[in-house]
Amino acid sequence: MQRTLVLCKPDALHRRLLGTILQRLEQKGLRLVAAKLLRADRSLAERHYAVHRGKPFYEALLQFITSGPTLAMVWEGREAVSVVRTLLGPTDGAQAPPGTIRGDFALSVQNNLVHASDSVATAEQEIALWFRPEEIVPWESCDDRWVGATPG
Ligand code: IDP
Ligand code: MG
Repeated sequence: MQRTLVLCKPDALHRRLLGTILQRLEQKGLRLVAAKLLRADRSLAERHYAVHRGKPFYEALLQFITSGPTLAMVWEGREAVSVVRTLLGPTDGAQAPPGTIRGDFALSVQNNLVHASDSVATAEQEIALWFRPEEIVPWESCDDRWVGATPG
């Protein structure tokens, strides 16, 4: 079972798309195990996007992510890291296919509504950056016990 960090960025709140985005993750069968609404400060944004430091879009990206509220979450499930990335679609909303969150609701490269960890290792680092261990609330459902009986 994997965990992944998902951020609904400020544009998701501005556009009142939280319910729609969360519905897609829930309907896929993923499990929400942590959530908080916060406005990221410059320091958190810099650490979160450290890999992009020096790129042309870096400063604008930091301004965007610190410009308003972000809903930070941890979602859990089988292959959760790649499953959530697939649900999001490619970074550029204009390239993202219909049926994906970015494909259906984003036209911008920067304002693409949602962040999700891109690997299991990144997910561990990002979850530790945004959440304290006690903020994670593990839970189990009957469905999961049944799914757990299948390979993988
Ligand atoms: P990802 O969110 O799909 O993993 P990354 O390449 O990790 O995409 O970029 C992080 C974020 O930086 C993107 O989600 C987007 O908001 C922004 N971004 C990426 N590339 C560009 C660009 O070329 N122009 C403007 N913003 C960009
Ligand atoms: Mg990324």
